[in-house]
Amino acid sequence: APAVSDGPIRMRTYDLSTATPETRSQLLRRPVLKSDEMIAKVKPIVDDVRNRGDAALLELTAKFDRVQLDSTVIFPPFAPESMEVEESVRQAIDVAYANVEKFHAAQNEKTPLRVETMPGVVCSRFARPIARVGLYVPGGTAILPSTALMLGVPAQVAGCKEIVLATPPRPDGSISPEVMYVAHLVGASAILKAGGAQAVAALAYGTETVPKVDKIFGPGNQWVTAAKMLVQNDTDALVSIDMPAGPSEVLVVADSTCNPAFVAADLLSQAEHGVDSQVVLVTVNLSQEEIAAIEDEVDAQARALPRVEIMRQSLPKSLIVKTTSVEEAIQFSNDYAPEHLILHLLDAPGAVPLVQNAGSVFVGPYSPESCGDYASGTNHTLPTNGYARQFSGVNTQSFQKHITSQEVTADGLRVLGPVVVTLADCEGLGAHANAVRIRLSTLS
Ligand code: HSO
Ligand code: ZN
Repeated sequence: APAVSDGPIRMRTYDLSTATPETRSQLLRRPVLKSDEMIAKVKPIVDDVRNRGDAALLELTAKFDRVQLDSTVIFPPFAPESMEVEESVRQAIDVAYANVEKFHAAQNEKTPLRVETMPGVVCSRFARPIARVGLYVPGGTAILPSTALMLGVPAQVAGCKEIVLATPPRPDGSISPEVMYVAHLVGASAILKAGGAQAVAALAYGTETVPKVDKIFGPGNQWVTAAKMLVQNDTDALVSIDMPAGPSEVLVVADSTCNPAFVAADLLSQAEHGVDSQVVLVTVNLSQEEIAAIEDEVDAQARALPRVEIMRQSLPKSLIVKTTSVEEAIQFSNDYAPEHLILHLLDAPGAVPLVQNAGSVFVGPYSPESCGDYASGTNHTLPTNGYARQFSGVNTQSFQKHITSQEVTADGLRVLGPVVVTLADCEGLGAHANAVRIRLSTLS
């Protein structure tokens, strides 16, 4: 049996007021993702699926997931016994589905944008669904029906025509009934029983049985992420991805009004995801005793939790950063750009306007990240690794694209036309100018 260490489970502490600029930027760093190396490693797998289709997919699933399947795709209607879940779980999934559906349906634009920029010149913009989407639901150390929900619901409300859900099969070759039930709820058109780079390749290029998709969504390990990045760069695949994904993260900001047990519980809910989970506590004017109270809670709660061995590895890599004001704390958070930001502050809502970079914010002591992870309505597929600077979490628009249009009347062309002719002549593009002049000459 592996040696189990039993020492106190502690985080590292830094004082921001005395930290050098080098230390500060060190604190903002995530573990290095060797994307070039990983892309080189997944390339042979992706090429194999692309070249040999289903045969390669079945072989790779036998190799990596140790399951010999006869076929990798299930089409609806799904067998009722394949989605039989405990009644309490079914009801919980139904509530989560309703909330996520409500929030994401509200993100659909009611009416297209329409602006008359000049008299007779009307510009509009309207959304259309991405026709075929692939949703990757990771396997690994936990089954994740919640991820199926977070990807499937926005795809459904956005109006995607084909929803292909990919997830690695269990040792007996089946998919967990909870994931099957969610697939059914969101109207999945196919389930691909495969994981890793091979699943991403099948979604990107299609095989004899796997439908090709236009965009691939979902979290995954380094192999999945590298494969997504690889196929996105292949113009033959003509596929896009939601965002580059890294290990999950949380940043908790706490002042002396916080409940140390709540703060510790929030840190641990992130730390249990994986050994590479990133957990940061930013304190605002907490005394050494107050910080120690949180640390003791972390240690005590962790020991009583089922995934303590994962936390023993993720927590020592985690940080406590001491600050002396809410402004300084949020400034640090903005520089870190966390996937999840939890505010345990006297005036938590008052701090929200200061937030510039974060995937999703949890405001006040009764808003644990767990609520957003499962059932409040917001999405849990969020930018990690600092990408919250430029990426939004998955939302209804992620499953759509916007088309613009213009309609110019004869009167509109009388005013707009000369402007266009001048600019086209300026660029030396006579045919462009001509397309306007030829019309203007018919208008007196
Ligand atoms: N916190 C994870 C999502 C998740 N949590 C799924 C529980 N299940 C990444 O945002
Ligand atoms: Zn979570």
